[in-house]
Order: sequence, then C-alpha cells, then structure tokens
Amino acid sequence: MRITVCLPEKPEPWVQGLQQALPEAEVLAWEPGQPAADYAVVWAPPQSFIDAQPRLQALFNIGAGVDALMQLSIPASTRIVRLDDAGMSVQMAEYVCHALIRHFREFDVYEAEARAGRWVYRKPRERADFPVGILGLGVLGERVAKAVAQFEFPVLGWSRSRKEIEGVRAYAGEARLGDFLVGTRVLVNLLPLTDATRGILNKTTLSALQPGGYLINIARGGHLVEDDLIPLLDSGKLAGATLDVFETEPLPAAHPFWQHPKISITPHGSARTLRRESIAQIAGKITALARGEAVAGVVDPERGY
Ligand code: NDP
Ligand code: OXD
Repeated sequence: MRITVCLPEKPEPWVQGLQQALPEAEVLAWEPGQPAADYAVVWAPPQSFIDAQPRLQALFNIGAGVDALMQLSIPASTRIVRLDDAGMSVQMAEYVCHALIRHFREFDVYEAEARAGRWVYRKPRERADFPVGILGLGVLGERVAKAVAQFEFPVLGWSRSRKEIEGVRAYAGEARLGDFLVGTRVLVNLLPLTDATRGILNKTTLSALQPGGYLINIARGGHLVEDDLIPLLDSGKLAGATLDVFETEPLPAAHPFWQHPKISITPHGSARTLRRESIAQIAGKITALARGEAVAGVVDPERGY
C-alpha cells in the first residue's frame, strides 16, 4: 500500500507519523513524477496532484472543511474523507465560549477601564437576553451548542436536517432560517462553505438578529459578505464581531477589519489541526477501508460537505 502526503508546508512530520502508525505501508511526501498512490493525505492540493493519482481509493483532508477540494476535479471513484473532530470540537467550544462570555460579561470594557486605572462596575446583564444561535449542528456545531448550553444561555441551532440536542431549540431547512435568526442575538457560524451557504452572513440575515446582535464567524470567510459588516457595526445594528476567517487569508494589512474597534480578529486558528490525533484517525480509517469497512466523515460531493 502506498500513501502520498501533499501539504503546502512541512509534510515530513506527517510522513513520519503515518509511517509509524502504518509500518506495512510505503509513505512518501509527494513530488511530481512519483508512482501513483492508493491513499493520499492532503490540504488544498493542486489539480496537477490529483491528475497524477489515477488509482486513489481515498483522499484524506487534514481539516474538517473540504471547500478547497470541492474546487478540484476529483474522480468519483476516490472517496473524500474529512477530519471528524480529531480534537477540533473542544477547541471550537473554548473559542466560542470565550468570545461569547467576553462580550456578554463586557470583559473587553473592563480591560479598557483597568488600563486607564478606573475601578468601575458594569450592570449585570441577563443571560435570557443573549440567545445564542448556531448555524450548523454538525460535529463542531453540536459540541459548541452543548458547551454554550452549560453556561445557561438559551441556545438555538440551524441545520439542513432536523436535530434533537438536549437544551437546543433546533430549526432545519431554509424555510426556518428566518425564525432562527429572529430568535438569535449572538450568531455563531459553523457551516461548511458550499454553493448553498456562500454569503449567508449578509446585510439581510445579520439585520434580522435581535437588537445588539453579535457575530462569531469561525467557519469560512466566504460565508460573510465583508462589505456588509462595517455599516451594520457603525449604525449600531450589530454590537460587535469576532472573526477567525476571512475571504482573503492572511487578512491584508490594509483591510479595514484590523482597525475596527468592534471587531476582534484571530488568524484562522479557532480550531487547529492536531497532528497526533489526526494521524491516529486517518491511519485507523485507512486500515478500515483496506479491510473493506465503512468509515465516518466521507464527503458527499453533491452536497459539497
Ligand atoms: P459538519 O459537516 O459535521 O457539519 C456541518 C453542519 O452544517 C451540519 O449540521 C449540516 O446540516 C449543516 N449544513 C450544511 N449545509 C447546510 C445548509 N445549506 N443549510 C443548513 N445547514 C447546513 O462540519 P463540521 O462541524 O465538522 O465543520 C463545520 C465547518 O467548520 C467546516 O466545514 C469548516 O469550514 C469550519 N472549520 C473551521 C475551522 C477554523 O479553524 N476556523 C476549523 C475546522 C472547521 P446536516 O447536519 O443536516 O447535514
Ligand atoms: C478546517 C480548518 O477546515 O482548519 O479544519 O479550517
């Protein structure tokens, strides 16, 4: 069995880790001209890589989002497998709870007051006034929903198919998006980027949130119509935004988001790919597929996620 690793940077630790986990396999960092492989481990590979792999049984993406792969022409016979949590959901739960509580408890205001040497109390706010709506109730969204519910915020969720999650008011399908949005004040985006979800965070949807709405976008930059955000913040329609992902990454130095006082930015790190966990998951799935068994996390190219 031959496994090829095609990553934009530092493939060596992945090659070594996979080789250790699968000693019977031949694991190689991809180079043009190499013999074709049976399995590939990739992040945003070029089309030339796919074209050089006529007999791939499966392509393992070292992330949860497969939007970059969906831009390529991949033979129907090659299964595309995304990371299935692999340590990301707990990171997303931390990130969202931090951003939510920082906003709700006004810790950003306390930080500014403290820096100015001022001892000033803020009035307590009611959790009931801060319903949190989560777009996408998949592997990551469900974990985030449960974590937020632990802090006793009202939690809503929206997905394609209907879910039942304790403590979460669940909505499904496009027809229920409006009801979900009007019930939400803090909006968390954990959707995959597909034709159906591109631009879903826009003037219309963000204006539908409850007064003082707050956006946490941790999925993809392409979900947000960037030009719509600053007018909503400046008019007071939205109270703020925490953004981890952007249409262009790294975010260009001149981008107005950097300097906006109501925007907090992190560099696409809300949930990092953890190498040890990911290698263990991928090696386990390669072993299962080689035995003819089914694995979780297989992408449906029709749906795009
Ligand atoms: P999943 O595929 O497990 O979950 C996706 C969820 O979105 C599902 O609940 C799905 O509904 C729902 N959904 C998809 N399309 C639609 C639609 N058109 N209308 C309504 N609901 C829809 O993905 P993950 O939870 O693992 O990951 C989500 C995304 O998070 C990734 O695609 C990636 O873009 C992003 N991500 C970002 C990271 C970062 O560091 N910033 C790190 C990791 C992931 P249903 O359940 O019915 O299928
Ligand atoms: C992912 C990411 O999709 O890191 O896993 O963005």
